[in-house]
Amino acid sequence: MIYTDAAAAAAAFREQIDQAQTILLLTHIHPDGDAIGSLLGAYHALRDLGKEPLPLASSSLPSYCLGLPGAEAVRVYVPGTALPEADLIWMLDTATLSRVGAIFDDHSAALISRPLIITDHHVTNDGGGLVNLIDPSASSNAELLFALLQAMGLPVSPAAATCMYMGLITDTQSFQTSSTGARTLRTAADLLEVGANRRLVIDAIYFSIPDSTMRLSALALSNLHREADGLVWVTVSQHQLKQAGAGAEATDDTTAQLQRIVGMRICALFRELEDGTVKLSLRSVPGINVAAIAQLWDGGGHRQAAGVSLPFSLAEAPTIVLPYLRAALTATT
Ligand SMILES: [Mn+2]
Repeated sequence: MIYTDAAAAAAAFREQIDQAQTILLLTHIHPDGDAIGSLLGAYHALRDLGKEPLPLASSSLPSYCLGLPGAEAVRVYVPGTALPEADLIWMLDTATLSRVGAIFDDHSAALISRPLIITDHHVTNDGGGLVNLIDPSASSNAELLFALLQAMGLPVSPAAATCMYMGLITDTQSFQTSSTGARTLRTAADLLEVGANRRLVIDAIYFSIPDSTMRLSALALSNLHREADGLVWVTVSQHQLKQAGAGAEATDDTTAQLQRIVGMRICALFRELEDGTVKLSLRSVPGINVAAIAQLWDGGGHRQAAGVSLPFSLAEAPTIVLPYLRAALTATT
C-alpha cells in the first residue's frame, strides 16, 4: 500500500511496528543529514516505545552528524558480514532497496524476504514496501517522519526532535530550497517546541568546517572558470586534496560555494579519484536538468543536483563534458 499522507498511513505503520520487536533501520549509501537525522529520529521514537531498533548505515556518517544524540548507536556495515536478525525493516529517505548499497548487494534475498516499511520523499521511489509513505512534496524525509510519528501518537523526545531538525535543515539548506513550504516551517517550529537542540545542529553544519576544507576550497576556487551563459566550473586534483590535507567530502563545500555565484546556471566540479578517473558533481538552476547529462555516463540524481563517475582523466574530462553543459545552457536561453 502506498500512502502520500501521514495521517492516512499511521494505522498501517503502527500495525507493522506493534507486531515487531527488533526493527532494522536502513537508509541510502553516502548518507546525508536527512538520511541520518531520519534514521536516528525513528531510532529514538522506537526505543521510547520499548522496541529494539538497529540503525545500520552502508557507509560512514558525515562528520556533522557525529554529534547527534544516538549517533554512536549507528553501526556502519562492513561488507561481507552478517545482516542483523530483525522482525521488520524500516527504510528511510531511500528511493529503492538497491540504494542501500553494500548491505543490499550482500543480502538482497534476506532483505526482500522480510516485511519492509518505507518513508521517503524521492519522486523516483517505487513504493516496494509492504506499507509505504511517499510524499515527494515533503522538503525532507524528516518532515514526513515527524508527521508520521505524530499521527501514530508516538511522543517525540528532544533527542528525536534534534535528529529530525538536522534532516530538515540539511535537505532544505536552511529553508532555501524550493521544496521549503509553510508545512516545513511549521514542522521546524514544532520540533523546536518539543525540544530540538537548534544550536547543536547549526554549529555542526555551519561552524565546524575543518581548516583543510577551507584550504581545499581556496585551491580549487583560485582557478575558477566562468563562461558566458552562466557556466561555472573547477577541477580538483589528487595533488590539491593532499596539499590541503582534505578528504573527498571537502569538495561538497566548494560545490556549495559555486552555487552562490551570481548568474550561475550550471556549475560543475571535476574531482580526480585515486585511480585517476573523475567524479563529476553538477548543480543547476530550475529549468535545466543536469541529471539528464549525468545519465549520459550512467550517473544520476535530481534535476538540479546530479553526479557521475567518468572513465576519463582530469585532463580529458572537462574537454569531453563541457560541450554538453554548454549545449544544455544554449538550449534553455
Ligand atoms: Mn532527503
